[in-house]
Amino acid sequence: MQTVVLAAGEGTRMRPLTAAQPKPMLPVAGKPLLEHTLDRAVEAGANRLIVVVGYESDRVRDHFGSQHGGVDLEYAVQEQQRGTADAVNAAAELLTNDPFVVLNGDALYDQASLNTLYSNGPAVGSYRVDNPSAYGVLQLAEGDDSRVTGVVEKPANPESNLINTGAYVFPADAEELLSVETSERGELELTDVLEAVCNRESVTAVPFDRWLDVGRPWELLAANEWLLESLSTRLDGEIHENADLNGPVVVEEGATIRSGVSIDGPVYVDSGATVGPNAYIRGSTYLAPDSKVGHSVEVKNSILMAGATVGHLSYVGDSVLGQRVNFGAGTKVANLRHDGQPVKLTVKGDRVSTGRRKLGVIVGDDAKTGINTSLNAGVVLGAGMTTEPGEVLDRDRWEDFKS
Ligand code: TTP
Repeated sequence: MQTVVLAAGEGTRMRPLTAAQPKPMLPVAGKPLLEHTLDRAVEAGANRLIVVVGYESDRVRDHFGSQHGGVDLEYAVQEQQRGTADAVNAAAELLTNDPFVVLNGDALYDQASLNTLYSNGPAVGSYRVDNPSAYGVLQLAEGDDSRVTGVVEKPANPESNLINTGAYVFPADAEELLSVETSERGELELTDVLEAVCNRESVTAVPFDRWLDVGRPWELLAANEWLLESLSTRLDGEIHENADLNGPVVVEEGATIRSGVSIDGPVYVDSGATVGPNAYIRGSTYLAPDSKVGHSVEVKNSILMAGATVGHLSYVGDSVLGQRVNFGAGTKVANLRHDGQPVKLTVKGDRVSTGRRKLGVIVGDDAKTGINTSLNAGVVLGAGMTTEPGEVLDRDRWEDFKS
């Protein structure tokens, strides 16, 4: 089935990690988030991919080119991010007069449920949550939990705990319905298109066993954790004979594991990355191409993006380090509050609970810490920011925030 994948958004809630790259291109478990979703779409039966791009679109095009997994890949450009219906509308002229699937390029869907979605007629992926008020809640036909009649955005009194996953199978004639009115929150919403389809014909709710919307920085860690659960050991790089590797570990060709290194998987060490000597890497960690973890450094449950360096005597836990970040010797990250409460993080100017008892720091591209910097749990260091030697950073240092 032809599949439209939405990847035009700016990812403002993911700042500062999206200062220079679009959210769907952020790396998790060996490849960009979007690539995991495209892989699954192809596996589920996508025979044509149309990726809607906008913010930093060249990064998407340069990475994927014109094919993915043996399937033709085309691009539609959404000039302004005016909403998800507008994004699909940007792809309309590339669609043939057949049913089409729409997926969010920044969400992860479990493969078996996605396969089921692809084998259904007009359908929307549903997911059961404990806090439906934070999402688009599906309205269901009376006495029939499998038939959708509409979607209500963030209702105070949700009528079900089944939410919209942003995965849809639309009938061919839904193309006529893509021009919707601006919603109360000022966007052109695909849920309004879905409602119009529900008024014409029966739409099935396809339950998803697992789903993750990756909107905020700690959700990137959650995505990495999920994807590394199924890692199988593959050791193609250079590994010193006295390195100690346990659990699932990937060492890509061109990666180097030096003497005295201990790795407890799942850990993915990508091409050009170097680890050690005498470093300790714990799951679930992804070390992107050309990243470097040096002598006596411990890294746990973290993502180090391309070219990030933690050279000497440091601890990094439950953190995301952007491209080319450099941690000075002895930089330590706190990842747990003394009161054991969930760590908070700044998202679009507000401090919000991440729901995670363990969370370290989020560091934008090219930031640098001076030696012996201490970074408190939930601190954001913006792109290009620095700390002084010996500094204790217990609040955000972040000048690139735009509301
Ligand atoms: P969102 O996550 O709601 O938007 P976003 O990616 O811009 O992030 P933020 O809210 O943090 O700024 O978007 C859901 C999906 O739809 C996501 O895959 C991006 C895509 N999208 C578009 O392609 N075009 C749009 O105009 C919008 C609003 C979203």
